[in-house]
Order: sequence, then structure tokens, then C-alpha cells
Amino acid sequence: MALERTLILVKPDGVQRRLIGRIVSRIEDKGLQIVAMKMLQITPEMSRQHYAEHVSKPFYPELEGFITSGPVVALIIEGPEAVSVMRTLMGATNGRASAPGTIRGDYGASRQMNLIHGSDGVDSAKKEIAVYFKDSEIFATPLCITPWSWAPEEA
Ligand code: IDP
Ligand code: MG
Repeated sequence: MALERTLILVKPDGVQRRLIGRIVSRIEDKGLQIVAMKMLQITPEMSRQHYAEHVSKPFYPELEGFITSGPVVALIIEGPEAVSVMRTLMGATNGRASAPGTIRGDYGASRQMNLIHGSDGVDSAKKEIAVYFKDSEIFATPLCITPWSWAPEEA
């Protein structure tokens, strides 16, 4: 096991639907740590960097239009195995298939407007974090609750 960081976005639909607080609460309730957070509007260039693996796919133009359509909230989340923990919390890509109890399963019924992005691996997390954050915007301050959140050998 290892302490990991993952890049999370509350997508434009999550901001428009006033779900920022509920989505961030789920992450905090899970016991993961927010080490960076900001609101911004994604540019087409940032979208191409972020979604490099999808740029050549037929749905990319629609995806770029959606992700650049309004403000998003970007976060870096840290914790043991944070990448897979967040993917589980998010649920499957298509909101119609994602399990109840997950963010996508509870709040949406769309494949595209699925409220939240989370990195799919440690390497992609590193690349995505660099798209959104400078080192000076990341606050890796240990929290006083950390010793009660996971055992030292889990981090
Ligand atoms: P993920 O967000 O669960 O990792 P990906 O397959 O990486 O899913 O797709 C990136 C995003 O592109 C999805 O979250 C969704 O917003 C959008 N998307 C995925 N597949 C389709 C599609 O077939 N049509 C339209 N949009 C899609
Ligand atoms: Mg993905």
C-alpha cells in the first residue's frame, strides 16, 4: 500500500447543479485529505492535455465542449491508494450503470454529464495534477486526525 495523490474535478454539471458541497463532503467523510483545491474554467488546450487519451475518439469534440462549458472545481486528494478509493467512490463512468451509493450512481443518469473526474492511475494522476496545479498551490500539511485515519504502515 502507498500514500497516493489523485486529481479530482467537480465537472461543470456538478457546479451548475450545486453539488460541489455534497461531492466534497463525500471525499472528506471517506477520510481522504484535500491537499489542493480551486475553481477554474478549463480551456480547450487544457482539455486536450487532460483528455489526451480521448482526443482522437469520436466523442472528444462533445466532451471538450462540455468540460470547457463552465467553471469546474479541481482538487488533489491524498490518502492510501487514493486513486482506486476515489474511483470506487465515484462509480462507473455511465451514471445509468453506476451503483447506488456512489457519487455518479446517486446524482446522475448520464454517460457524459457524470459530475466528477478522477485519475485512473498514479501516472495519469501525476500528469493531470501538473495541468491544474503549481507546486506552491499544494498543501501537504499533516492533519491532526491523520494518526486516527490509517495506520502508519498503510501510508
Ligand atoms: P472516466 O471519467 O470514468 O475515467 P473515460 O472513459 O475516461 O471515463 O471518459 C472520460 C469522460 O468522457 C467521461 O467521464 C465522460 O464524461 C465522457 N465520455 C466517456 N465516454 C463517452 C461517450 O461514449 N460519449 C460521450 N462522452 C463520453
Ligand atoms: Mg478516464
